[in-house]
Amino acid sequence: MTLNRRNFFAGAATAATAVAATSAAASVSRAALAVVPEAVTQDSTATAAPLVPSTGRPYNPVVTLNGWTLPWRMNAGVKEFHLIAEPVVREMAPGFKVNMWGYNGQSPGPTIEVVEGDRVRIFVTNRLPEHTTVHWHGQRLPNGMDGVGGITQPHIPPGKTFVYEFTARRPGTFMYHPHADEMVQMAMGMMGFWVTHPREPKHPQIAAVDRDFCFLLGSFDVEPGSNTPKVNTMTDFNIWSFNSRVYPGIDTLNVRRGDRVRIRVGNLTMTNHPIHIHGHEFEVTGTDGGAVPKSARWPEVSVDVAVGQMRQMEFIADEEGDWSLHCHKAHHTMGPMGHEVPTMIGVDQKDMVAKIKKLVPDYMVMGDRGMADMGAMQMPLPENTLPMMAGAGPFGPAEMGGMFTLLKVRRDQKPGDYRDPGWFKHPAGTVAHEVDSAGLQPAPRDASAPSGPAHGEADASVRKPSGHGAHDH
Ligand SMILES: [Cu+2]
Repeated sequence: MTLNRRNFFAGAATAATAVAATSAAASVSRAALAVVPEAVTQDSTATAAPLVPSTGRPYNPVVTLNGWTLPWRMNAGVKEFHLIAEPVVREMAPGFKVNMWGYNGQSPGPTIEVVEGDRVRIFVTNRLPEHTTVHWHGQRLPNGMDGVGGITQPHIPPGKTFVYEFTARRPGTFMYHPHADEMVQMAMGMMGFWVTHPREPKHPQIAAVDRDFCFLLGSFDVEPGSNTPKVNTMTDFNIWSFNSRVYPGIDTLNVRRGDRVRIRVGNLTMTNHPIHIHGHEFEVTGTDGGAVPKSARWPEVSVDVAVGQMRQMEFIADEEGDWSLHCHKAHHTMGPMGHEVPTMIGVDQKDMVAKIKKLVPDYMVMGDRGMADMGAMQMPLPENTLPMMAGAGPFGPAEMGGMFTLLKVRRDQKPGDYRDPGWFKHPAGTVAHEVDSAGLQPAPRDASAPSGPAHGEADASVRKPSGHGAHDH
């Protein structure tokens, strides 16, 4: 990863004056603001290695999928961060660049990690063309630090720096986002993750885990061939992302077999996402409201993350392989397509294609046998447009896009090693395969096996409950 340090201020005094003029800054002394910490920005979309704390209380850091954790400095016992709200260009997948608004060089912004009980001071500099605020979703804090523009604080005007300060009272999974011109600013990608680690390493409801991943669900409306999301879209989005990346641009979650794995997911889109893991069962161990008591957990393989919600999934990764991890809404694991595309299944397009080819030489038939052909199609797309289905696996095209990645479980993945181990090498005889013609014969019947339920059971299974339907009368 590449971190850039730059100083956005003509002089620290200017920033201090701007901060001191706000009501939110009332509890922060001018002396403490004499020097605003320099801003750290990120120009890489790769998943950064976990940021092991070198100052402050120790904790086991998270890994932000295609993201990073914001470095801090300690100032007289207070953890100080500096967020820059600014226009960014996020590469959502290789070659697909989108003009967004974010923080410190990327969208989403950097993950903020603190420890329960930490005193936290966050400087927010607004480099956007309009005012903004930052709301610290889920936190216990003084009302004036809640970041709701016009209600709990004046908006942060362009060019100004405000400061937020509070104690991280409750451990758990949180996020941050503007509470100012929200539809536009979140449609443009302004959001970030926040994790408050428990102060007590042996917390009764918060397990120590070997790997702790986090990402935010995002949605954008980027017209094919364009570079900027349409900000007035309310529900009809066409790009579905994990941390503003889309498959095959999303990194895989690489773990060692036997690891206890936690995956934290927050939803800042305008619809719900059932997040589904293959090959394992997990428990929801926490929400943005806190830890779920152990007695209230149950096994799942999908969890619906509703709008504005966060969920923590935990499981032991004890099955080797490349396991899909995705939203279960089928159109959320696809790239952009026009909603006006007609259903072509069963339509013979040959005559039509001959006519169209006179006008568009590269035109291809699509959709007459289903849409799978599109996973391998080579028809030229408008510039800066993702194919609808993309990615190749070891067995062929993956026909996926959007909210899809893989959990890669390997016995020889080293502890602390997050590198992609490559494709899983399946043991001989463990891959679904075509049967040979001999295998197509009906299986011989085992004469000794019972051919059906015993009489009593059969009667019970067909007995109708009394008065169960109008047609009975
Ligand atoms: Cu979804």
